[in-house]
Amino acid sequence: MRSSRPGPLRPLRRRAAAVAAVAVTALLAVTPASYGSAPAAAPAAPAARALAAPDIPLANVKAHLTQFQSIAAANGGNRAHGRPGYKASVDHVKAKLDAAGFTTTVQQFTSSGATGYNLIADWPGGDPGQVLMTGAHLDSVSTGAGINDNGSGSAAVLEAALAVSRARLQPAKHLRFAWWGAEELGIVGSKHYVNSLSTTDRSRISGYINLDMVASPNAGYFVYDDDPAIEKVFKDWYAGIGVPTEIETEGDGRSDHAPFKTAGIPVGGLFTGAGRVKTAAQATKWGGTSGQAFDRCYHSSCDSTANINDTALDRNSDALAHALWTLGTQAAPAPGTSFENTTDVAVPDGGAAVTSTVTVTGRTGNAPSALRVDVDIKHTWRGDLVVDLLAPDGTAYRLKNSSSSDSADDVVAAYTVNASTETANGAWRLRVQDVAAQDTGYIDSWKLTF
Ligand code: DTR
Ligand code: ZN
Ligand code: ZN
Ligand code: CA
Repeated sequence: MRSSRPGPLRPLRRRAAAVAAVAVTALLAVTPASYGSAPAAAPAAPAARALAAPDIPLANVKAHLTQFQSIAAANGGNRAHGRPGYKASVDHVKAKLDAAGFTTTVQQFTSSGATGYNLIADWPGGDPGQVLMTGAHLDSVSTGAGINDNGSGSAAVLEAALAVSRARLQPAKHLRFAWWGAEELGIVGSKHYVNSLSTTDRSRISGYINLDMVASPNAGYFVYDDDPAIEKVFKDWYAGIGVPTEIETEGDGRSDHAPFKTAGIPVGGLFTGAGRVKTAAQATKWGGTSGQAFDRCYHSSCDSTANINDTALDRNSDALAHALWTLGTQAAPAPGTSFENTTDVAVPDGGAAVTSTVTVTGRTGNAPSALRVDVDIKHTWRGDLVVDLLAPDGTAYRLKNSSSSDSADDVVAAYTVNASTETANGAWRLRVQDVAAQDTGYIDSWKLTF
């Protein structure tokens, strides 16, 4: 029995619905806590056509490894955090990037009482709202030169960046490259970088690709199983050269993609294995030696230029270039890309909430700060209804509160939600609950427009 509604209980509140069911188009900015005015969506950059990536010359990548080896030899045998060999490595890579036209920044931090350095290199141009990042840790352990771990990733990322410069690439996205410090001390440098980003700058990073150990002597070909779009680019490339891949199951939290993933940024990467042993099945598909570690010199003094699988280094360098050219030149889908569910869902009278799902795919990065939500709910006395948008991670955004005085029928409305902290891809849900007895209805349709 309704107690809160003014006046006698009407035999049928549909009479109250004589009030015209006016379609309510409320372009309200909806955030988890408040409402505001809907900011206009910026026009998308024209989609650049996908270009074929150049072949990355293996000799160039190996030349960087030779340089890293020489730097270690000249600085106590290592390139570890806090040691002169690390800063010398940073200076070497920075000089090449400066000469190639990159805008470089050295970000300092402190770890274990020593100054650490991240090297960030921005390729001028591209949409600053869609930053595609690629990174590798440049530090070694203190016991050796760290040529596979992680000179290989650092050299592959460096040569990919230099290839972008040689090509004078003008991608739709803004390309940013990074060489991290103190990964071996606990992923310190990349954590410092991500934690130093403002929420806005974080939301502008559409994806992060990580290379850490990509030339292990007894190589496996592993692709991180994180962001589907990044994973697909790598798996398709390897399938194109007839090399099977496996998903990297141990990778979570094991390298510099971890802080990006924790921040909700789509991540991906490549890996050829560390101390784990190659199985017989893996040896059959990839060659190499079963029962032997992918890299027997992992974190050892023998991790030198002799500890490199040229084929794996070449393949992973080319795979990275392919990913940059593919993902970098893909502009976000033009605004107006909608995902809709038109299946009717009955809303129980005065009962439990119901949900309707749309699955968003094909996007990179986070949802926009002006995500449009159109709802069409057929329901007499719409004041009974509470309506929420649920992001893929479960975060609820209130679209409509119940009201004991709103006797009109139907909720046909458009809302704008600031969803910039949510990953775009995934299962979004509309949740509707009828919180008052009498009057019933159903979700007719709803859609998200990016
Ligand atoms: N922790 C990395 C090596 C490593 C071990 N497992 C994975 C998985 C994915 C990337 C890297 C790694 C290091 O020693 O630098
Ligand atoms: Zn390591
Ligand atoms: Zn490493
Ligand atoms: Ca009701």
